[in-house]
Amino acid sequence: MTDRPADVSVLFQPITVGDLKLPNRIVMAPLTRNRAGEGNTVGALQATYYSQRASAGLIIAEATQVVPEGQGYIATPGIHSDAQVASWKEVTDAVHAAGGRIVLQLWHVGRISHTSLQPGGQAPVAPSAIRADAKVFTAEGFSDVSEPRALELAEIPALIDSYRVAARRAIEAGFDGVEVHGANGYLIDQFLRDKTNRRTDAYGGSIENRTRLLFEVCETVAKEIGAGRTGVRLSPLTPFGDIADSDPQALFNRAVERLATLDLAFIHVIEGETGGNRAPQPFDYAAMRRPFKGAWIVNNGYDRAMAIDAVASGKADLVAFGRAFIANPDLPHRLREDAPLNPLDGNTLYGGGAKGYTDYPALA
Ligand code: 8OZ
Repeated sequence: MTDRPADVSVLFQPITVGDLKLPNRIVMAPLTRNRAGEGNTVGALQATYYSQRASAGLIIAEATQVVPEGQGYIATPGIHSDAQVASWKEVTDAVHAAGGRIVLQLWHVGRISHTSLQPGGQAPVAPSAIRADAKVFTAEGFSDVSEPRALELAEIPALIDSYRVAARRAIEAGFDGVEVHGANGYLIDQFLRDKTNRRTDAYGGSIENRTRLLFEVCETVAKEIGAGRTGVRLSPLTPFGDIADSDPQALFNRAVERLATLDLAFIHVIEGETGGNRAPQPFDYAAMRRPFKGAWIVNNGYDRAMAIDAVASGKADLVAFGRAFIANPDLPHRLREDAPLNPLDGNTLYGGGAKGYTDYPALA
């Protein structure tokens, strides 16, 4: 027997992820595009954009705030109002009509926000009152984030319940499931890391306490809509949002060990720095994965060869692509054919309309 290089066909093996049957291993990563309209609703523009990408095995729709306080950037969509739910129905119907599957990413930014985006101009909430060295997009442009206030212990049950309600509303809006956003320095990640969580109650201090909010949110969502329709995204090494931890390996090993007891559909891991260096420090992802029996999605700068290798080696079940999916609506077809990829226009990522959103061409 000779060792032959793995074939692209590994990316086109169907797979069952929780309750979902996917035709391939290629996932569209959640991507913030800041094109929500009135009342942070979506509509025909997003229906076109997502349905153009329906050949993905799974689309993870962009980060979407579960409550008004969960917003940190201008023109990001919500899932808390009736109008938002109705507007997302147009998107999910279009994706399903095009033969695709789509889950919604449930988001609360925590301290990564600005008073101008908060209801009543109030301070953003966080595990602890520590301002991030980070910027967000507001109506005034790129602005420093505001000083947050620490959530009171008595507020946490309602916070967790807001994810339950949002998950229910996502199902009402026709989504096939949800991904809890536990990554990239937003609220849940702020609770996980010891740089941002200085609480002395049951949600701070030990790893057990810092993983509690993540666990309880996922447990509550899974109970509401089914574990087979619930996934979660984590980013153990990202510094995005001015986040850090003194022992990410121990923290994320334990986080996954706890999540494994919930039988979630998938865990989606950003390897390294979000959108950047894949290996800023050593990290044993296989050790982190070990207790988890569900589908394992990897992300961050994967190209065709890396994706084939990840799935063929068993390192991952699926690979999520972000930037490549923005510029290539027919990315699975291009990967299969080894066709060239359209380049990304960095100037149309955040905000605007159809340009740089729905006008990237598929192969002729
Ligand atoms: C880029 C710009 C704004 C938000 C993330 C939701 O990184 C985001 C995001 C990315 O998860």
